[in-house]
Amino acid sequence: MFELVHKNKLPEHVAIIMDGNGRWAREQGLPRMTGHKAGMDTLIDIVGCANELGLKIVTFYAFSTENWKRPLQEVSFLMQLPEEYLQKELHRLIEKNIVITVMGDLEGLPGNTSVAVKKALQATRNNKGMILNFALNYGGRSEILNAVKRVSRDVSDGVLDEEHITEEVFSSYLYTGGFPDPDLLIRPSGELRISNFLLWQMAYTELWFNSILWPDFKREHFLEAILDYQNRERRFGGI
Ligand code: V0D
Repeated sequence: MFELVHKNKLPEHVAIIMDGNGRWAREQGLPRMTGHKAGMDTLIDIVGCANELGLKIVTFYAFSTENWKRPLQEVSFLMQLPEEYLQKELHRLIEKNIVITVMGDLEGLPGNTSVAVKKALQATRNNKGMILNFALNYGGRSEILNAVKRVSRDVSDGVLDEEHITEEVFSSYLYTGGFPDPDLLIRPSGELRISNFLLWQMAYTELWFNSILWPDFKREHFLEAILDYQNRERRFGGI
């Protein structure tokens, strides 16, 4: 299926909601944590596939601002995963020239999690390859509110003129600052929602859903989504 992808019509930026880990575990009578671990194997495989295809940016929704409502022991487990992922994968990401970026409120994370993430940002910041972007402690509405507050501060400080607040300028205040908007959103596991992910940025994003749970999501599903995207006609509101 890899060969069927048109390398000259690739989406530049693909966003992915890694959903269905808990349900996958429950269906097999396993603890939810085992589902999250299996989800990490899928993440590693899909990152490899995205890089081989030549995508410029992939954004994974790892932890939302709403996920703090989960049981404390699950939250604590999840917060160890960035460190675990980086211990296992960082050397390979560096080998592949991949840049790690994160969007979300890093200051609101446990110390060891933010230390591990900041080290990875440092270690890959001069790389020139694919951008591997994690939405971590991220919420779309809170991102927009945070941007509004900083815009209004710049206006009252006289750094920014109200007339100069265009869509481009406003976008630069979002976490995704310099990134192009996602061309394609992939959400497996059967949920048909955006769930507070990249609200501003997804104005014209093509949406692709299937009902495979994330731990069962394979390269073939990813390629199916890319091929489907390549067969769509994007009009951005025009005719
Ligand atoms: C659990 C499946 C990697 C989805 C993947 C704290 C749920 C494994 C990261 C990660 C999680 C985040 C930032 C970073 C490097 C790696 C991650 C979380 C959950 C939430 F810079 N996997 N992963 N973060 N899971």
